[in-house]
Amino acid sequence: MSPPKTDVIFSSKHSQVKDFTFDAQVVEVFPDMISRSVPGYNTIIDTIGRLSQRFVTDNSNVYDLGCSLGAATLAMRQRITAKNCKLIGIDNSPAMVERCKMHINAFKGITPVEIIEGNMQDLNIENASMVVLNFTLQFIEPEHRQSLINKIEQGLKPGGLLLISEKISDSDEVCRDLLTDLHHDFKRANGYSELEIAQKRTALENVMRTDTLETHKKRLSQAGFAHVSPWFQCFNFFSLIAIKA
Ligand code: GEK
Repeated sequence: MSPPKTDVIFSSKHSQVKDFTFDAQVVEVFPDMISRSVPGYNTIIDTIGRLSQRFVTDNSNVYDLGCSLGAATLAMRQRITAKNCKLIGIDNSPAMVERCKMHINAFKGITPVEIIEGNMQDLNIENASMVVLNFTLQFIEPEHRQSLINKIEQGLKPGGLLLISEKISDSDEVCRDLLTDLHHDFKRANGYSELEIAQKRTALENVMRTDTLETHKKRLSQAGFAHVSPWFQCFNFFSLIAIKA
């Protein structure tokens, strides 16, 4: 496997900034891009692994929806102690799926892993003890988010866990602007230039639509989740746990 490359996708001026896609160019730099852009990414991946140790039960399925290169899948596979489980990762980017399969195969583990190329909205979720949506719900059309969360709730076993991490827009305008500035400072500190920050922002404008924390909580409770709590926040990046009764 070739070593991860530095993200320089938006470092030179683009005459026209196109909508962001998870293509081969992005796959090439993805580990660098996500760790320099998402505050707390490594902590969240590590905690997903720890939660899998607690929540994954014998004879159940575990889903990583929008798995990218399989970081959450691998963290869970390292920690799951339950027997006779299966990990299922899905992503609709062919380039991601191809590279993800290489990553998964490069590590040993007892729990079998299936990586599927497809839309998570078409996936059948059943007999699940844990489902992960790590920074992926924000790429689903807002009008389809409730039905996806309902489907996950229905596919979870009693006591099962859904973990959702998202970029969130604060409902208070002053706080929203401050959190956005702090996130941009984080990116500057990680070596992104003003041009890179601005062009990436434009590229994501139409493809990543963020909700407020209130919207997430309402959606989860409407789906029937009994226990919902944010467990992580850094600037405008959150991670929530939702547990089925
Ligand atoms: C991680 N979870 O490293 N169906 C399947 N996959 C999708 C869909 C869809 N409808 N829409 C988008 N994706 C990962 C990080 S990245 C987050 C997730 C980010 C996929 C898309 O192809 C991409 O790989 C992933 O969701 C989002 O823990 O880059 O900000």
